[in-house]
Amino acid sequence: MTACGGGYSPQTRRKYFISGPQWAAAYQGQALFHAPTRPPIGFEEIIRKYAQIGIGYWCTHDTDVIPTEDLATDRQAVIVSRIGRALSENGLQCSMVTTETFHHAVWAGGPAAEAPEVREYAKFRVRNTVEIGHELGARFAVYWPGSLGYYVQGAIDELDTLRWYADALNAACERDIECARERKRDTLKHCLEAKPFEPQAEILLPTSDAMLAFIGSGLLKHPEMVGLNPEYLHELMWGGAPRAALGRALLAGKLFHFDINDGYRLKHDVDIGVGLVNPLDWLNVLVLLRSHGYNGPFNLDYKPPRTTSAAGVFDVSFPTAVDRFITLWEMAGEVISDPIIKEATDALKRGGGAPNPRDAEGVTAANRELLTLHELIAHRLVQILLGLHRGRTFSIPG
Ligand code: XLS
Ligand code: MG
Ligand code: MG
Repeated sequence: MTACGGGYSPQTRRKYFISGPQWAAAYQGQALFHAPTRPPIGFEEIIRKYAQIGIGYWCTHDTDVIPTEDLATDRQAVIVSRIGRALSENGLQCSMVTTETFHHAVWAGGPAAEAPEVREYAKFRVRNTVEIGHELGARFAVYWPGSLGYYVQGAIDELDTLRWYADALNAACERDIECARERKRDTLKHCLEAKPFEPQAEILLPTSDAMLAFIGSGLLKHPEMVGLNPEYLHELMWGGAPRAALGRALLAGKLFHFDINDGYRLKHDVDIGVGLVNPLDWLNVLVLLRSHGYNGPFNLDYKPPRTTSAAGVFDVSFPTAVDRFITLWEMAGEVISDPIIKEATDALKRGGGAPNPRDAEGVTAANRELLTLHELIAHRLVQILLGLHRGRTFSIPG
């Protein structure tokens, strides 16, 4: 790490709205088909490590920290107050809470299964998470529906299932309104997260666009309280362009929260650290978000590599992820004020000055270099990414 150089100080890192999930640091390497490789680690240690790195916010699933059987009992209250203490002793804030609706066997048929008691249980769980969120001072609640889908075709009714899923979100929003009133706090921002595959064969809400349609479907009682938590890789997994998905969310005023990581198209959810696979696309994503004033959290929802030691998780994996994000964010600022990109963009927007806008040949001729300027901008973006805009070229012998 010392040899790599270029790291930011914890104070600098804390200036960004970067959150560290409990589950990312506690991940034991046990993804699909794999045995765990790291020992368990509790929230106190993770919060302490995040503080040392300079990650200012922490978030969690309910059952990352509270055993399922302890939820909504006095034992939950004890754990939540221990969390509160750990956060304040280390100067961290809880940004977000989320309900686990995928791991426990109770969710085998999804959080909106036919059996009414499964759905009642789902309501109980999301309401309880909202209460934990208010207790810990969170401002966001995330819902990745997990197993909302099916393995075998024709067994479930998609419309019923989506209606029932909306019932759970309505229960969460209503409990939130009550809690906010009691505690004189704002209501939470409820953020839906889509993933196109895993852990079912078919997913009912596979993309951020599907989630937007669901929010606008009329099934939600408080659609204004509900927005999106897109995950970069989840959009890439289905073959989409994450930046375009984020653009549509911004346009709808629904980009509330953002899970940051990296990976590959049409592969499973490999959750690689931000910027390690698609740094150019990441730069462009951040240019879009900076240009349109996104001010929500950047949540490090990735998995430190499987055999990395517990020390490597905190000494290398997290700090490098944070530092790549900060560098790309600052570089995005440089892109926005870059005089060459600005000049090219202004020229594009001015157009070629064709005298007659009804004359296809004339308009084409006047804008012959439109895509040339696109390519020039793309070249400039790569130059900025690689630092070549500062004048670096290779001296080729001979
Ligand atoms: C899983 C999701 C999950 C959510 C929160 O793929 O990314 O980690 O972000 O439940
Ligand atoms: Mg996620
Ligand atoms: Mg993921």
